Amino acid sequence: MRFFALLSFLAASFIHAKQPNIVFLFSDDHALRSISAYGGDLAKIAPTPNIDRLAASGAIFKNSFCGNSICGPSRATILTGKHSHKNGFLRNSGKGLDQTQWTVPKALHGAGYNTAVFGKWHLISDPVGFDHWEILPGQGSYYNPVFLQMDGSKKKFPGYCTDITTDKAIKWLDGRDPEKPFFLMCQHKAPHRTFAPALRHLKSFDGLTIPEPPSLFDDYANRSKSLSENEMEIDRHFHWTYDAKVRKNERKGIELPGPDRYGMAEYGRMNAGQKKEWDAHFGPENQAFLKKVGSMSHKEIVQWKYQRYMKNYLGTVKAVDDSVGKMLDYLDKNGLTENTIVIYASDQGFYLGEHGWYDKRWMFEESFKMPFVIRWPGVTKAGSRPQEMIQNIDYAPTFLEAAGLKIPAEIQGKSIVPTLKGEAKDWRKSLYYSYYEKGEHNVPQHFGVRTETHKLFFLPGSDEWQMFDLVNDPQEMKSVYRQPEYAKVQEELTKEFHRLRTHYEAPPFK
Ligand code: SGN
Ligand code: CA
Repeated sequence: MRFFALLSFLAASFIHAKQPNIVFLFSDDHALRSISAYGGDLAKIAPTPNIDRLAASGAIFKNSFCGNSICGPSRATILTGKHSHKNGFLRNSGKGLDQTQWTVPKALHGAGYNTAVFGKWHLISDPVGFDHWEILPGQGSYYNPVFLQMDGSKKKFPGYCTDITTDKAIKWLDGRDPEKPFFLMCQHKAPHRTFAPALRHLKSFDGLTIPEPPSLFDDYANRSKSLSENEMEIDRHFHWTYDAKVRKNERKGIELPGPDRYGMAEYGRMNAGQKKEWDAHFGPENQAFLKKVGSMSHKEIVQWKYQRYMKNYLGTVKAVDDSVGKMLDYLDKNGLTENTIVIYASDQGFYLGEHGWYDKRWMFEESFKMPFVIRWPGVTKAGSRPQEMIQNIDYAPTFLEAAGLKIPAEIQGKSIVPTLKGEAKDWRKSLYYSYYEKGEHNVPQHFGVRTETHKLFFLPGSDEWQMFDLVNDPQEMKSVYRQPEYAKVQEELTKEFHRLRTHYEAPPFK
């Protein structure tokens, strides 16, 4: 009897010892195009040596997607393994994530994992299932940010949000129970609007010209009229003070084309020293611009805004990448690398001037895609590039499989472990998408399907369908819906769309 008890004790400790740690490094609005390892026209400029280092030692997914391209809904899907209509978090506003439902941190915690989340949360209701959490209220701030504490109080921390989030996560790792596996979510505000880089990175892109995407001056022809009604154009909706960092009091009465509705709250948060460094960078550049703006064409002004936008956006990415490096170094130095899964992802993609836009929301490729890089020693092959289409519904079941736990039947995603091992058979051939939010940036609700070659979506508000040929029109400049030569594809996609809606138990359109 004693022998069997010892045997089962040994077996249990063996399983326990094998359970890998999970470090989930996450950012907000990080476009694939701004990660070097993804290749493309920014590969030489994108400041991501550490994300690249993770990719080189693990796997990078080019075909990684969200189910609803907006912050809270993407995060709710990650935690629940379900599409928005099933987890109830359809849009950023509302009552918050229903925390009585099954979530992956609760499951891992219940199975003996130490769990923690730091940084951007954005699910309105407080985190549940974590031993420790410290989160940004709402969107949070870049400079001298406030963090919401577990006791409900708010504390302000001097410095730059991305650095602070990582330091908190590392401090937690240092003090954790070393006997237990851990699940750590380190979630940055960056590179989200209002794109405020750390002071040390302000000059990083001086003298460089960032390549423009071919659709920067998209005329929105051949697609739904609603594209031209969006309010996320660099030209017409990128605010001078708020977004472009040309403050009103610097302008000396010079009129600039385009909106300037908001102030610059981030500047208001800075202390005198921070403001001084900020101004030393932006001041002279802004003055040089204001001096020549009178003789610039409208197109040149938009191009100037694009450069300003991109340099600041990439500047905020640089601190995220520093943080990834810090975390990887910490794992190396503490002998944790071998038994730790590290993931780098972001809640959705983002427009970096494609279609003339910033922001996300649409099912078009740039915002539908999520970066997804994973290293799992012994499972991922260094430098591998799985081609399967994965989605954020898949993260929770993947974590469960990694931890050796059963995947509940209600979960809608699939563990991606087979794709990591190069053993995926009968992998999904299509993805379902839904976008429910109305309001800011005026992107209409839409629901769609994507296969490896085509995309179809429906806009209930205008009763319109859009269809794209991703092979022949990768920039999605022309809807081919109702084009006779696409009749067969259209029929198949429509069928697949309805099949997916039934499969995922999506409710009727409202
Ligand atoms: C804020 C931003 C928007 C952004 C949404 C959603 N405005 O409202 O530009 O689309 O968040 O972003 S801001 O003035 O607050 O910067 S999300 O990633 O949180 O969903
Ligand atoms: Ca986001």
